[in-house]
Amino acid sequence: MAERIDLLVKGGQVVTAAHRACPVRGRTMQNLPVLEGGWVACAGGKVVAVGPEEKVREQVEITAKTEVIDAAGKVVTPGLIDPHTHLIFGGSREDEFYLRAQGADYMEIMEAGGGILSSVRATRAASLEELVETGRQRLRWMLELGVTTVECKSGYGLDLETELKQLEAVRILQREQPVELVPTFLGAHAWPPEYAGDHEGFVEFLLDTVLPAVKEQGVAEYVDVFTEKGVFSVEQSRRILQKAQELGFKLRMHADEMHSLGGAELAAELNAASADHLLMVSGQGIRALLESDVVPILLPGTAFTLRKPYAPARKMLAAGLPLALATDFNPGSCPTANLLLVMSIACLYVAMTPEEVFNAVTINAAHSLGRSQRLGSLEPGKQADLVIFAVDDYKKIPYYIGVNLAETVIKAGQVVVGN
Ligand code: IZC
Ligand code: ZN
Repeated sequence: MAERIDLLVKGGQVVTAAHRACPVRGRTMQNLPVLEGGWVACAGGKVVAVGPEEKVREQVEITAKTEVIDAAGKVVTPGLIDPHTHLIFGGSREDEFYLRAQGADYMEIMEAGGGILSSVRATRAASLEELVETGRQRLRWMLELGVTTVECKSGYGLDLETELKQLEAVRILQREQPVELVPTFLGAHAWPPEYAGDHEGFVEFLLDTVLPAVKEQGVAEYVDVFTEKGVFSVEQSRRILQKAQELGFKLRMHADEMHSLGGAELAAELNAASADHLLMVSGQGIRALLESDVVPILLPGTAFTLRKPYAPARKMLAAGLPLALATDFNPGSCPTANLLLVMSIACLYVAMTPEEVFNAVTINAAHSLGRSQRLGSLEPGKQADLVIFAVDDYKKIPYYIGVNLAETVIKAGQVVVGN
């Protein structure tokens, strides 16, 4: 019996991003599965058939109740996935943005008590309702660009109460709006003022008090650490991440962003889900990643904002690594929430091809979040997260830099943007 469908998106250039194996690695990232004039049939929030018209017609039953969207002359992609953001924060840091534009350095601003610590003060001062309200607004920006899944880190509390407040804001937002959220605890993001002379004391506080409490509350899926010179050393990061792993958390890392410290090697050693940034990754780091299942996530919007050298993407791809892309949306080093802009930056400055870029923000991003069984491509059985873009070829999406071409966004079979 053909399955009755409730939604049909017909006739578009369908970027299925459906691969035999995932994550998609190395040279295979050049291969982006695309179906011209494809039909995508959905029922109960899932994709049930994808293919040419005749094949889909054989497999499904279209009824008077089926919502039909004509995508002829348009591009249909899986819902885009942003696997690294600092979505929830109080205040903003435009003053620093202009100071940096005049030559000030990101890490120097932080060492002088600004930077992350400025957001920590504002986030501690913000009410839960304020964090929910600003988070809601930012998720709406993202959804309108076609982003249907977003990883969200804490890390602007650096105390138990505020870290939990940030994660609670994520939990509330998950209940009330359509973007799927993946919560990550990033308590090891900076040294809080209370522990200025006692960094070991803060590490112990995280290990003994905060990590177990976050586990007990069940509000985070991942634990992340900002491993960087002047922030958390490789040794401190290892202790925090090992404890997190013992408690049952999965791991992500800010690795080798400003300095080549061995963050990639640590991510490989602990088999983290992702190692992110990697601007300064060493040859040894690349080799370590190759022997692991870690997904490297590049955040070129940050190198763009800080005017730093970009991650060596071509070298990593030539070595055979998979790559994902994310915004790193945060109030300091990357105040853009626009994943489409980051895709353009990746093409222009990281020399990724449009095919690599689409694989990076769909199937590979899903894999880095442990969701590739359900998200990241348009295949029967997967969740019906789709975007319809108002252009006739996917190559035009990164090309029209900074223009939002997303016209209709569908989350789990429901139209959530457009009509
Ligand atoms: O608020 O500056 N790099 N964490 C690590 C950030 C940037 C976020 C920020
Ligand atoms: Zn980050």
